[in-house]
Amino acid sequence: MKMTRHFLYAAMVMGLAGATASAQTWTESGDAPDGPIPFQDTTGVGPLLSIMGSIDRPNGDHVDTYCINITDPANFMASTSAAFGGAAAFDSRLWLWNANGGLVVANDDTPAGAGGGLASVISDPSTYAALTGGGVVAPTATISITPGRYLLSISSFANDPEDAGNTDIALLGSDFDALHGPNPSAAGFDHWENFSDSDAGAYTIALRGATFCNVPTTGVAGLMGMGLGLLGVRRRR
Ligand SMILES: [Ca+2]
Ligand SMILES: [Ca+2]
Ligand SMILES: [Ca+2]
Repeated sequence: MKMTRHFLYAAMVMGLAGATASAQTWTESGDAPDGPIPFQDTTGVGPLLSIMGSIDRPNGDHVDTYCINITDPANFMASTSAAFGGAAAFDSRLWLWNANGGLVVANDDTPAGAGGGLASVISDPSTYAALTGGGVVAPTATISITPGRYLLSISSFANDPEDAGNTDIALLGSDFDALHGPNPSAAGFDHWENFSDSDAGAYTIALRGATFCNVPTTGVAGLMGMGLGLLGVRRRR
C-alpha cells in the first residue's frame, strides 16, 4: 500500500511536469511596454527558452520589454538569429537592462562567425567571442552578468534609447555586429527615439540560461509543489 501511494504521488508529479515541458515560451500578452520600465512580466515554471511577440511601429508599438531571470550567466544568450533558434520579421536590436533600468549590454546584428545577418545576439561579454566569433567593445569587456532579474528589450533598427540630452545610451551604429555596453558619454535612460517607421511583424527571442521572471503561486506549479511535499511526508514515515 505504501509503495502504491508512492507510485501514485510520483506519477502525479511526473505527469504534471510533463504537462509543462512544452510551455517554455512566453507569448507577448497584448502589447509589452517600451520599457525598460515599465516592462511585461513573464510567468511560468522551469527554463524560459523563448519569447514570442510582435511590433507594429506605424501603430505606435515601437519597442517591447520583458522581465527575465538570468540563472546561468555563463550560458546566457538571447537572440533573434535563426542560428540560435530565433526569428524577426524586421532588423532587430536587443537591449539587456538591470532591474533598475540601467543598460548592461546591447547588440544590433549577428557577427559573421555566427552566420551574420540583421538579427541580434547578446550574451555575457566573457562568452561573446566563443558564442558568435564577434567582438566586444572595449569598455564592455569589464561588464559581468550576475544571476538575477533583468529587463530585455527588442527594438528595430535604428531605434535607440537616449538620455535626456538625446545622446545614445549605447553606440550600436559604431560597430553593428559587436556587443556594446553603455556609452560612457551618456547619462541614464530617458526615452526611446521612436521616430516614424514602417517596421512591423513577429519575432522570437531564443533564450538560454534564463527562467521566467515569476513562478505562478497557484495552478500547476502549486500542485507540483503539493505533490513533491506529499512525497516528502510519505518518505519520512
Ligand atoms: Ca508588441
Ligand atoms: Ca510595445
Ligand atoms: Ca539588427
